[in-house]
Amino acid sequence: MNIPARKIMQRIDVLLHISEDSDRLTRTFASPAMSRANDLVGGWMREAGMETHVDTIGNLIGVYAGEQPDGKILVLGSHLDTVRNAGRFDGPLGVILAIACVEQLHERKTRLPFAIQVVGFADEEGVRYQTAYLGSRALTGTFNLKDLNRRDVNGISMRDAIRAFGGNPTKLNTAALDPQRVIGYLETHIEQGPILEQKNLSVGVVTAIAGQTRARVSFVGCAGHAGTTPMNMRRDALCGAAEFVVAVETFAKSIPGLVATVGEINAMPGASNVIPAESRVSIDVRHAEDSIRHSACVELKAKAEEIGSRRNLQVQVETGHEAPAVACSEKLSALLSEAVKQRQNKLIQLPSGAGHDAAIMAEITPSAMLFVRCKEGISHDPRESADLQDVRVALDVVNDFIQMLAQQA
Ligand code: HGY
Ligand code: MN
Ligand code: MN
Repeated sequence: MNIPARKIMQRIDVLLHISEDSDRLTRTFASPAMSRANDLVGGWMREAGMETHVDTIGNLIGVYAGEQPDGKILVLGSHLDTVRNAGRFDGPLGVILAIACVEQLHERKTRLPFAIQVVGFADEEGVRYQTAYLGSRALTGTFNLKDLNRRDVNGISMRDAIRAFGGNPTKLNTAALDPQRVIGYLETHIEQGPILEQKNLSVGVVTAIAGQTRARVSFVGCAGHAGTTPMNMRRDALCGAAEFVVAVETFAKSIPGLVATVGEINAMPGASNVIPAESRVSIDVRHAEDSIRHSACVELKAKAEEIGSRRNLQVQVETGHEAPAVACSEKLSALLSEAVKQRQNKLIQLPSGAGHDAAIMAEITPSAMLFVRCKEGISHDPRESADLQDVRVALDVVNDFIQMLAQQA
């Protein structure tokens, strides 16, 4: 009985090796590695009886037709892009598990009152252009065309990256789903947190997805000779940034439910005997309540400016990405909860601190999420892991969920 779940785990292990880095898993938007991942996963979709294509922004789409050619659509999926030095489950679990559900229908030659569309989103993490959800923004018709002008660290614009990938940046609207045809979206994803493990449960139903703000803070001082410039005559940009990094942590610890992270920092010109003239830090701020997140961002900006004026540094804060907190669909989550109760002796409902494409899909259709226990809640790291038994429970729950929806159709 474990064969489909075992196959999911095997496929996750195969996909792990498609990376733009030789020694770790990194797959970023519109990269050659993403193209290879789309080819591999697209083949699995076709084996499961789906028609496949890659849309104009790079989402991998597999469609398992329903009984009616132009009937309604249930969308399942998650993302195929990763962070740098990623774990193997974050994203691919939701895509490959959805393919397994369709594969079982295909093997039984079963057609449903609706089509199933499985999506491997092109960019949920936002690593390359610092704005997440590019794929789901295109699929929901909510893409911000201004983002096409963004440049990556190599100066390549998003517009050119999409073209180089084989997409068409002038036709992003063609990727959009017709919301009238969509009955809902379900994403299966590792929890990326410790709750399910603490409760010793395989799966949980997500109630809401925290809102997030990503920004860049730059500190500009003055370069100088490390050996000849007295300490009291320096305008050291890196010291200002370093003071800000610690201030972010101290501030976030003081607000219940707030998380704030500086994941990137640099120093320019970047030589050991030169006082840094400029330092840029990334900042990622999240909270379940948007008003708390927004006021936290105001406080943190003021903190950066206070450090800047005290140290005679110029400070610039640029917000790169904003996504509101999103409640999951009560109706769909209630059905999902019924499916969980059939497979697990206890139902748990929990919020997501991590962002997910479900937050964007919720703008056009009822969206729900199923969390799967992951070891010690570790994610965004190669130590990320989920176990076969939990994946099997999740697969059974999603299969049951699909059948319950079909009976209601
Ligand atoms: O960063 C996140 O919340 C997610 O993993 N994209
Ligand atoms: Mn994810
Ligand atoms: Mn992630």
